Amino acid sequence: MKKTLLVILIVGLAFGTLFAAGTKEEAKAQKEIVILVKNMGNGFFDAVFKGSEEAAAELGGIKTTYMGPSQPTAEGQIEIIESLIAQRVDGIAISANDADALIPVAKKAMAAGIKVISFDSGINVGGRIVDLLPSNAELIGRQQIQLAAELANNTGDVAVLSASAQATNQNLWIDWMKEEIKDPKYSKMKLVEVVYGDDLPDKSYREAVALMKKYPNLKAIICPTTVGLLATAQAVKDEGKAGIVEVTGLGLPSEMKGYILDGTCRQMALWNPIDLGYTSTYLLNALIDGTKKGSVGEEIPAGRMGSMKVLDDGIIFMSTPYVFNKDNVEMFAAYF
Ligand code: RAM
Repeated sequence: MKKTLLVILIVGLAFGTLFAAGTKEEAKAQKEIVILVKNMGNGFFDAVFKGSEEAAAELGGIKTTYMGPSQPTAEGQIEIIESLIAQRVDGIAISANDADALIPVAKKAMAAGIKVISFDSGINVGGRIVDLLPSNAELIGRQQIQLAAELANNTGDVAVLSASAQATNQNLWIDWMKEEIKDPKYSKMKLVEVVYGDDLPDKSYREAVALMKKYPNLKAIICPTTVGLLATAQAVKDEGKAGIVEVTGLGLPSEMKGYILDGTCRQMALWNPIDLGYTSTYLLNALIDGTKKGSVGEEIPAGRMGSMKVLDDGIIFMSTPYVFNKDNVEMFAAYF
């Protein structure tokens, strides 16, 4: 009797170990990553996620999920990260609604073994391993003023309609816009106000209309946000101000095609959001595998994007923004 019990125990233990080992192997085979965006309902992030799915399919063994709060707030993202810690996902790529507010929860996630990176809109040092930027912030910011100046012949009142007031990426770019406009060649151009549409179409539209009412001599509205730019183009057209108030900024060719072709927005810039999601996924994969640590100087392979170099403070840059106008917008509109 005693012997039988022992056998059962040993067999049971062996199965138990085998079973435990089996689930651990399975967990390793399927990495779970999350693309956590500023808020849902933004075509830019839909394109980012397409890139993540593309990379996941190439790499194999990765399950990528698209998440974000309904409003672009740090609180909404913190809540989601807390739940991802409980679910023990393997990696999170975050486009942050606040550079500092997410640090404590991101640290908690990293302490739990989750690899955290930021992309698009960064988390400050301490709250992520690396920060993948679409392009150099100075370049993006200065270019926004240059695009508006060309349209407005270097004269008149210009306003900025941004995303949310805490957005890391837009705030950096706006700082560089303020630098660029100090150049004497823009002495007849005045940046009158920065307003925030929170990357919500309705709010952005209302803010654009309010700008046109408040500044009757407004010459241009610069929107360094795809959501803001689309809403502003709609508002300017609806108010009958196309050609009077120039519209430019960062926009998706697929969303802006009509306004570029009809002249409401004669030029705008952007980078490839698909590449951003694709690269983020490759970076997370290497960090989860442990083949890369994200240390300064390291080169991290990223499939068709080549290898990405980690610079000081864990920053990784992609390329330079493209400029879109009526000659090339249709070609790109098919992609993003
Ligand atoms: C919006 C978001 C995003 C930004 C683009 C340009 O979609 O604010 O963070 O990078 O615009």
